[in-house]
Amino acid sequence: MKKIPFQSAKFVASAFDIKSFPKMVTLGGNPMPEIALVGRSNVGKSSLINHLLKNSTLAKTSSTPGKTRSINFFSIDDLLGLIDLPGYGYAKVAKEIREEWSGMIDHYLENRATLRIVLLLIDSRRELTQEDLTLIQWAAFHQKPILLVLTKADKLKENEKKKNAAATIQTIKNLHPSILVDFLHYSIKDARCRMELIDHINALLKDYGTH
Ligand SMILES: Nc1nc2c(ncn2[C@@H]2O[C@H](COP(=O)(O)OP(=O)(O)O)[C@@H](O)[C@H]2O)c(=O)[nH]1
Ligand SMILES: [Mg+2]
Repeated sequence: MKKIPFQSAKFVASAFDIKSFPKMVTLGGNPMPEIALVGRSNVGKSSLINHLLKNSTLAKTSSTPGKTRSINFFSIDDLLGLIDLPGYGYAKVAKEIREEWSGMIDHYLENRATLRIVLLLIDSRRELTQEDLTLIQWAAFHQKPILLVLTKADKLKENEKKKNAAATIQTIKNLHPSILVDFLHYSIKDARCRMELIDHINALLKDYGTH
């Protein structure tokens, strides 16, 4: 698979239920490999998508956590699908709505054969939540590699970043010794993070591109 430069991004569709998930195909008509972004509300997911795709209107950032209820499908360079899964774990949202969201996430993760990498966003200042751990367990079960994206890294000092990341990785390794998990820090205030993430995604796609 050739390197994906992340030069052009298109919004493809929003799905509010599992029946309206779009088929993602390349210009050549092949099924697109996909990467999925997951994480709790307010972790910085919409901000990261806009930063990564260099477009401040593609994914709406919101000051109301938990507002994004749809699964949003983007296509990158007509080669790679980027799937924005609804933010989970926001306590103020009604239980039924939370269950509906997690149902959609489960369905996507369970049935999407083209899914290659799960980008799990964690606030670099925080510990893993129970929902993060459930997601990690799922990825371990399905042998999907996880790339931990530790967000809002500009809010921490270097030594704090290192310490928190090591503790998070250790927690995961203790629970799932065989899982492929890697991490990087991300800040929308640092343009270098974008290139690092793009390189990292390309490297993982090279290893896991054709399962
Ligand atoms: N300092 C800092 N703030 C960030 C960063 N990424 C996101 N934020 C802020 O975190 C809040 C939540 O971001 P948003 O992208 O809406 O989170 P989402 O709910 O996961 O989509 C917003 O106020 C963002 O401006 C970052 O890298 N650094
Ligand atoms: Mg959002």
